[in-house]
Amino acid sequence: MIENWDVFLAPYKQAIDELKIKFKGIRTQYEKNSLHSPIEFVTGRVKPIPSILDKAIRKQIDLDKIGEEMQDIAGVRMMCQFVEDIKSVVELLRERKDFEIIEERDYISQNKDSGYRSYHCVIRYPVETLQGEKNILVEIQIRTLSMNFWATIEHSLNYKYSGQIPTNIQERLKRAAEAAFRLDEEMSLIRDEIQEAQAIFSRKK
Ligand code: 0O2
Ligand code: 0O2
Repeated sequence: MIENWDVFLAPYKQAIDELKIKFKGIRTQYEKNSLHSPIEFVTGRVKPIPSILDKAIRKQIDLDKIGEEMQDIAGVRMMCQFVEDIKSVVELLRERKDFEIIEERDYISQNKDSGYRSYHCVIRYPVETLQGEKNILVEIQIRTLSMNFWATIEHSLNYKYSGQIPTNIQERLKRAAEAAFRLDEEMSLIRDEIQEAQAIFSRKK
């Protein structure tokens, strides 16, 4: 059992705050060098306690083991403009010395049945605490703006229908996922043009 959730979750919060600063820092460095940043924006959250409890029941995870067995108590999301940027972000993560990637899940070349697409990396990230170094698992989701739009909407529908989205809406969502996929493809085709325009625009600013 977890007696004090605030204490248990504090290092997760810390990990997210640190990673957000680090990843936003990458973006700033690209900007300062007048280069296209593969990272558009970064968000992060600690999973709310009711969601942790729900998932523990659903996946039959013993509460004493959630630190090791629930990989997304800490979650960071990185949004990209283009599908190609996702690979660059993953490469950046693989090169880093301040954490270790322990798992990668590619739901882009192999999307989920729902239509969900994203690239997931689970990292082991060391946080300094009064009791010494604590290794925290953090799930990093990397996706395009288009994938994010779809996932955000599907997530709220899932919440509304408690995971049992009516079949007709599920079908619509699958079509919307295909449209989001095509949007990414179309944007990739004119990527050079877009990036050139963005470079001119940022120089003007
Ligand atoms: P800035 O200066 O706008 O970059 P936070 O605690 O506020 O840093 P949190 O709670 O993890 O961040 O997530 P939140 O507040 O939902 O959004 C994080 C950042 O992403 C915010 O910027 C938003 O402005 C930015 N954001 C959200 N949606 C979009 C979007 O569609 N496009 C772009 N470009 N940015 C978006 P910050 O961190 O407050 O700082
Ligand atoms: P939250 O905080 O509500 O987002 P699972 O068995 O699917 O629960 P698992 O095996 O732990 O998850 O890992 P997975 O599938 O790699 O990653 C889980 C997270 O990916 C989910 O978190 C979602 O954020 C996202 N995700 C996975 N599949 C879908 C999907 O079909 N639609 C949407 N919108 N998001 C998805 P949680 O647990 O839902 O928590």
